[in-house]
Amino acid sequence: MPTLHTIDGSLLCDHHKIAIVATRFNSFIVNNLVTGALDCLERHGASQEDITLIHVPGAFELPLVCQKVAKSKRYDALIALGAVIRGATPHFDYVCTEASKGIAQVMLNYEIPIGFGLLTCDTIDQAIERAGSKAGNKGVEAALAMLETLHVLEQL
Ligand code: INI
Repeated sequence: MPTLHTIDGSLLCDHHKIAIVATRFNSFIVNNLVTGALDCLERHGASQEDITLIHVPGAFELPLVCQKVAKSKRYDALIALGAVIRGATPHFDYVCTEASKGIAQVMLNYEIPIGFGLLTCDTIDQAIERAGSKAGNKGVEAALAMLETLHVLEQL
């Protein structure tokens, strides 16, 4: 009987260079995502000198800076962290759409994993829930997804 060939990504962070790109906008939320991502990376083997934390003004700037980081070829993977919270105008929709589309485009264009830790929430409460309380910490989830994808790509 033929054996199934499977490819799985480990969650180890062994001497990989990781860039975290995080927004200053809604920093009271995003700082918790950053803390979660850093804690996760370190628990999975990363040392601080392998991690670079880059701040950008808001989610709209995430794609450009992620692209510049990817283009530099100095990093093996990225984590994009931010929080967009709906206001009274359609601004939310434009920022969310462009940020998520742009980050996905960088990932595909440069074949580099980007953990997607951009919260897109209707309320501040929803954002708090996802930044280290009731609904976990999306910074941790983004870091884990990035590590798994990185190790899958290395085997392809
Ligand atoms: N940027 C965010 O990261 N989150 C938001 O909730 C947000 N809202 O709601 O306006 C936001 N706007 C700023 C935007 O990302 C740009 O930084 C700004 O437009 C300057 O280019």
